[in-house]
Amino acid sequence: MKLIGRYDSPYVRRVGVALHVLALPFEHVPLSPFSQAAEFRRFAPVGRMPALVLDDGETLIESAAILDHLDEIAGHTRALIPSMGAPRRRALRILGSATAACDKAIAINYERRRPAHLIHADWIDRCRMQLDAALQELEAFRLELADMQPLMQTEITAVCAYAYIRRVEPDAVSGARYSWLDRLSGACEARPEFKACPQ
Ligand SMILES: N[C@@H](CCC(=O)N[C@@H](CS)C(=O)NCC(=O)O)C(=O)O
Repeated sequence: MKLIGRYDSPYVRRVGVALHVLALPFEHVPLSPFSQAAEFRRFAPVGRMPALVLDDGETLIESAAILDHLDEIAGHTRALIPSMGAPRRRALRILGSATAACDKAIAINYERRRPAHLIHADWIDRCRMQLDAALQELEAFRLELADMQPLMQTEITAVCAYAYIRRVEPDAVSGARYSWLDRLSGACEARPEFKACPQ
């Protein structure tokens, strides 16, 4: 398998960490859909990372679809998202908050790259309110990781989202506002699977 895209994307990073947690062999191809757009599109014409090229050449896009496939390969006893019932609904709800936070931080980050006179302050404010709401939801889930506890997709995605937000919109997570997320990040980022995928 080949994972296409850079770990500075929280979506690529969560797939990379999941591949390491599941001990699935893969080659990382750290192409940027921005600065290496033409080369990137040879793998995934939509030009968005991540893409996962399977050994038979089939290419998956969308991190959630890729993670679903990895869980299927791993089998239900090792899958990183519970397979059914309330535990699955809770996991998907947590992932919804985490990816919403990512989407809003990404939108703010892209908006800030525009020439100063074209930046829409109202749009940034709206995205920032949504980002804050998503972070508050995520914090309220009180995710924690004990020493011997295996990583699941909820922790992986929450921590990839938090690290990305801390890098691109540090003001949103400054202070001790999100103590559960701070603790979870410390515990996860120290693990080899996260260290193998530096953002
Ligand atoms: N919903 C998508 C989001 C992927 C995404 O937004 N990727 C960004 C980088 S973080 C990207 O490739 N942006 C380039 C573009 O959309 O042109 C997923 O989960 O895979």
